[in-house]
Amino acid sequence: MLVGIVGCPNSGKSTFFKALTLAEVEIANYPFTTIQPNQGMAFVTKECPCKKLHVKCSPKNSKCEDGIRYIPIRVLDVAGLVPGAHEGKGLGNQFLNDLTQASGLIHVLDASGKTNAEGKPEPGWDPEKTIEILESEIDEWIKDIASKAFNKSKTIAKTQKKPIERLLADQLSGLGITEDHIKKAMKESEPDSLEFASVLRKISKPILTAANKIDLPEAQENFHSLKQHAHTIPCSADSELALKEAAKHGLIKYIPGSHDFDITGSLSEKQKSALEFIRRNVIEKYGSTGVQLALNKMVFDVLNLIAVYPVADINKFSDSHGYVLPDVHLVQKGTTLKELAYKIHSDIGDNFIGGLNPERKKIGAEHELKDGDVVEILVKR
Ligand SMILES: Nc1nc2c(ncn2[C@@H]2O[C@H](COP(=O)(O)OP(=O)(O)OP(=O)(O)O)[C@@H](O)[C@H]2O)c(=O)[nH]1
Ligand SMILES: [Mg+2]
Repeated sequence: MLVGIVGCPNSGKSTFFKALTLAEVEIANYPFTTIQPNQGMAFVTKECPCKKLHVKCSPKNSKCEDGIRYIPIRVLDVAGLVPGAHEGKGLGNQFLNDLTQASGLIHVLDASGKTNAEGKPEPGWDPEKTIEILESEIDEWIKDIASKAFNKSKTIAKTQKKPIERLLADQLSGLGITEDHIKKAMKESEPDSLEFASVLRKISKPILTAANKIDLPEAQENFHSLKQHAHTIPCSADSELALKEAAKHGLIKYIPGSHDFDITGSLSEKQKSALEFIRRNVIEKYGSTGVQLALNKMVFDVLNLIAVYPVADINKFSDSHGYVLPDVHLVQKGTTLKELAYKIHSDIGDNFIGGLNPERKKIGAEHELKDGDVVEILVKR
């Protein structure tokens, strides 16, 4: 799964990306520092079932530290988007094509209002305006794609006599759009309109806003109105990066996303006061730096995914090689046991006969999985 990191120039996208991945990327206080996209691996975090089941796990497709499961998610940090990008302003909007496969977008916004939507200083800039600008630029990008697909579909429809909705859905499947989505959007608008693109954007590229630079007093003031927008999380990417770097060098013990850290190494006075500043101004005020929370919220609340743990032997919670709770799968809320079987492998789906839960009780094909479920899938031999 891929999550895109988007926003206007200089808002802190690369800092946010680096705080999640610790990849070496360029960060600087001027617009268009990033030109080529940065791709990396981040993790969403969940309590691992090993805790409740009192077992020591040996994960294969993820990792577990102190009872927290770290589930890998690809993230992509792209160039800054400016107003008028769809008309070629700034670096244009073609670079958004790298985000076609993204399941959702995190909008990193400079909540301090110290930089405007072009990433330039503008006294009195209202960061709320940036939310509208970003949504409208994403809509324009989708409109471009949808209009081209619509024109192509009209031509094919003439020769193949297939419904336009199906043809359009085929053309837009890369964006994660289905025929039902197209039908819904077509009820409200024409396929080459901005309204149509906006409906598709809400379905295929839901946006969570990371109100960044919350360590600055101006951002804290602006956050009172920013938080009225759905899915808005106060963030300090800079603080998360500092904590992660300090933890990497053994100076502190810090669990990403947690509401505290412990000093474990010897720190200079300067380092100590920088960390205490983060504790007082960010963590104590907002509960965390917000970076890990933003990614977790994107995956679990906005995209509505749950984490489930299929095993081959429910008595040992292991696979056939003895790895305990080896693989975690992120699936849509509402996924049934049989649907999970098919997601793992079509053979497992085809030969599915039922399942067992940790109490060794039988569960059926239609059993709706819950977050954290550990299940054995039974197959015909
Ligand atoms: N105070 C504060 N500054 C931050 C924070 N996050 C990023 N910055 C600063 O904001 C400036 C821009 O950061 P970048 O991460 O390069 O921003 P970007 O959005 O990737 O910029 P472009 O690639 O140019 O679009 C740098 O000076 C960062 O140190 C934060 O949480 N708080
Ligand atoms: Mg950047």
